[in-house]
Amino acid sequence: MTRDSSPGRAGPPVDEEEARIRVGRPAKHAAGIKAVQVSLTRAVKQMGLVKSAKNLLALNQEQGFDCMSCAWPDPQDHRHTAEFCENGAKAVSWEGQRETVGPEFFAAHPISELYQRTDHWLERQGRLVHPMVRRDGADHYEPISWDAAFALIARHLTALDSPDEAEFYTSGRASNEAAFVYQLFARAFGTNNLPDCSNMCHESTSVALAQTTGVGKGSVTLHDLHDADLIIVSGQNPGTNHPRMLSALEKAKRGGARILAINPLKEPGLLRFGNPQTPRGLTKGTSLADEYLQIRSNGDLALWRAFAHLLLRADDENPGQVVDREFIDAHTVGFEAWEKHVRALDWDQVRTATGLTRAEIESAAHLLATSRRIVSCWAMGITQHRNGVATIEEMVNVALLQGMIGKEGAGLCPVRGHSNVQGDRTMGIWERSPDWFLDALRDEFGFEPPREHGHDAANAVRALRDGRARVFLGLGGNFASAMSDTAVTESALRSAALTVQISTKLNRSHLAAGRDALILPALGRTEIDRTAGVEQRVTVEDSMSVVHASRGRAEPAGPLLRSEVDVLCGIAHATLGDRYGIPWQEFARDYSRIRDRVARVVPGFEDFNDKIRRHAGFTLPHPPRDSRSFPTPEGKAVFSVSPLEVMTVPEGRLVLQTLRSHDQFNTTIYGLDDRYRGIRSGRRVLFINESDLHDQGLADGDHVDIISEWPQRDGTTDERRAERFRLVAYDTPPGCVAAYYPETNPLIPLDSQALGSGTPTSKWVVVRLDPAAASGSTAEGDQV
Ligand SMILES: Nc1nc2c(c(=O)[nH]1)N[C@H]1C(S)=C(S)[C@@H](COP(=O)(O)OP(=O)(O)OC[C@H]3O[C@@H](n4cnc5c(=O)[nH]c(N)nc54)[C@H](O)[C@@H]3O)O[C@H]1N2
Ligand SMILES: Nc1nc2c(c(=O)[nH]1)N[C@H]1C(S)=C(S)[C@@H](COP(=O)(O)OP(=O)(O)OC[C@H]3O[C@@H](n4cnc5c(=O)[nH]c(N)nc54)[C@H](O)[C@@H]3O)O[C@H]1N2
Ligand SMILES: [Mo]
Repeated sequence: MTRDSSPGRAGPPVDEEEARIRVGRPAKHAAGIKAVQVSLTRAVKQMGLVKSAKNLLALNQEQGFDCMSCAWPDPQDHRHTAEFCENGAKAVSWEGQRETVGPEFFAAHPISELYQRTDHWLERQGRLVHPMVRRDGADHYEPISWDAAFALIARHLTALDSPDEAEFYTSGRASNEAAFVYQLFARAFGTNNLPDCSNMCHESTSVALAQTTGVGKGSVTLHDLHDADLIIVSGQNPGTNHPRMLSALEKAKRGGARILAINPLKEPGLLRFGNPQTPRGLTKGTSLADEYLQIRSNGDLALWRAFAHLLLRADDENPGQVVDREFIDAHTVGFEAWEKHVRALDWDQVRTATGLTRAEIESAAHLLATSRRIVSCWAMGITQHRNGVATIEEMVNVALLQGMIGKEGAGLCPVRGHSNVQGDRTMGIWERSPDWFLDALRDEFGFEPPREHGHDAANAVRALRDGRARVFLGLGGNFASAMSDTAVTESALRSAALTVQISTKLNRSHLAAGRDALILPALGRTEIDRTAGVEQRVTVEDSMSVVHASRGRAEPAGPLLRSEVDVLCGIAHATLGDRYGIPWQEFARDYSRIRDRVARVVPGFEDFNDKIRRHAGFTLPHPPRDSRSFPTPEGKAVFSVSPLEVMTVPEGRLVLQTLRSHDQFNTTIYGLDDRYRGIRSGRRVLFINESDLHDQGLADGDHVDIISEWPQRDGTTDERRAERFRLVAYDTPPGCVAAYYPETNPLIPLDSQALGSGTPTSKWVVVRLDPAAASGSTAEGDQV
């Protein structure tokens, strides 16, 4: 028996414009001259020539602003004049767009109409420039003053029965200063409900690394990548999502490093890179991956366990050549139990889970066994799985086995997503901040912060859905589209008494509005921040724990825009007044006052203001990296044992992973092409293996609805549907299909979460295909 849990459509509609898909051959390399062309054309079209030149030249320069497209670090010593990539240029152009969305726009377009538009259309309308309110029962947003908006928020917050009825969401673009003020406000108000985009992103990493190494962050610097002799890239598509990482891979490669890629898809960015900064790159390029394991979805835990098994065996044959006993004895606990577990490996399980041959695995393991300096990188292909935490723990086990932490040219390198997502966590955006952090806040501000853990993203949805939360504030981001189970998330937001979105562009979260709803337009990273009449700057932390200043150069999109810090201090002051004597207005007038407080609360930020004045950036302490000390309860790094769960799907079903095209930033859709995968003019595609097409009696070019299946305790199956995807025959392992997010978020059940981290399982959704339902569609999709 089945039950359809999402009656009616939720999420982006099927749009004619997006149904004229053309399919060509996937690319064999990334970047090159084409990337330069695309960057410049987009920039000039959206920002005009003068602004383009100004913005792109300030991008990632010491006196300029930090690129908001990803968290990859900037070189500290030598920066190119154009220290950005095609997708960074797209992000800047998108923010610098000349068109604006003001009161006339909202007067002309009711919310019900806007909801029928695609995400691409919504964001393309331009920059938000006026605070807007939707009053209970109305179908339009109308203008409101900043003060009235702050008063409305304060009224709703103070009317709650408990502070835990409010949710304070953060997306990872917020600066350190904004993040610090925001969490301080939430906690002074009385709650730890600080869900953030990390919960959907690298939470599995943070949990696994904290448990095993004592620090939830990566242990490498950019130099380590350059100096490595083996770099492993698992579950990551850097050619699209971290293009500047390709320069580091290239540099390592030219220094003699080998690269091992582990990915179900042959991503062009991992095959070959044409560095647009060099003449060679514009022509031939450098080949990257030496070995490419085209693994089945979710096979990584089994693969890493097999690596460990083979490394132990290799060391048996050549004692002391592979395993670092000295490191294990001095710095770790739990080795014996883990070793026993790993020696008893079941190769049948490994074959089923990975879909790889033993010879392929042995050849890759040989790369590890013969390397002295190994850096292991990973991203969403690892974290967004039910067993993401266990997989990362196994990657850590292998690093410990070979002593690859706290050594030059080696280490763990989770590659973060949003440009300041790591900094936001450092500043206390965390629903489970540890006691030492809360103690430091108490000592600095003289109030007792709440100690009970707050809601993560999934629990925030549950609380709103069940009426246990009634106010939702979003500091950036697009919670309605980014979160799993779109129908449930949207209706949870709609049931709120108040939703507040602090945003730069129109998105679906503004349309899943609470009974009262506010849109508060914020300055972006590229814009000059003249809060209180002086030019302010902010700081960010990259994926490798380097903190540096960022200052926009462009004129703001409109005169009414306010900085995130200013908006948050306004809300806090209206809500709390001078409770606890926190000087909100002073913070907004001079951000260095916020940094003074950060300096006293967060370790590593001593002399914060001074440091950012004097240096291009400073690196935060990381005990495992710096001195091989591991601040776990045991005082040592921990080998962890977890069962090897081999995930399978029922007969006739497929596993769907949801990922990014080359022309989007998360829920922001820049355009409808995915050049590297050969897709033009549309996004509703499903990449599928030829053999699966054959088994299902389908063909490339057919259209299907995708239906996900989620078994219930009572034996029934919950079903969710996403309509009308064009099938694309593609080089993906049998049984493993792929489609873009956010179109596929309606398929992911809210309860389908990673164990231990709660991250939605965006890379593992069991689906079946329904061709009949989509047969009304025309047979476009010609080969080009
Ligand atoms: N231009 C651009 N830049 C971005 C973003 C963007 O949307 N656009 N988003 C930013 C954010 S927030 C983040 S978190 C990062 C995301 O960066 P990525 O993690 O690179 O993003 P995804 O597109 O989700 O790609 C996941 C990759 O994992 C692979 N994969 C899927 N399942 C498995 C598996 O089971 N095992 C293995 N080994 N691989 C698997 C997929 O084939 C794909 O190559 O990028 C950041 N940078
Ligand atoms: N199915 C599926 N779902 C996923 C993922 C997946 O791979 N598959 N990935 C997950 C991941 S890794 C992440 S990080 C989340 C992302 O989740 P979010 O961070 O919530 O989403 P974004 O799409 O990055 O947010 C875009 C919006 O941010 C606002 N914005 C942009 N710049 C600024 C700014 O400078 N200031 C302010 N105030 N607002 C700004 C704009 O209004 C824009 O519409 O999505 C997650 N969801
Ligand atoms: Mo992310």
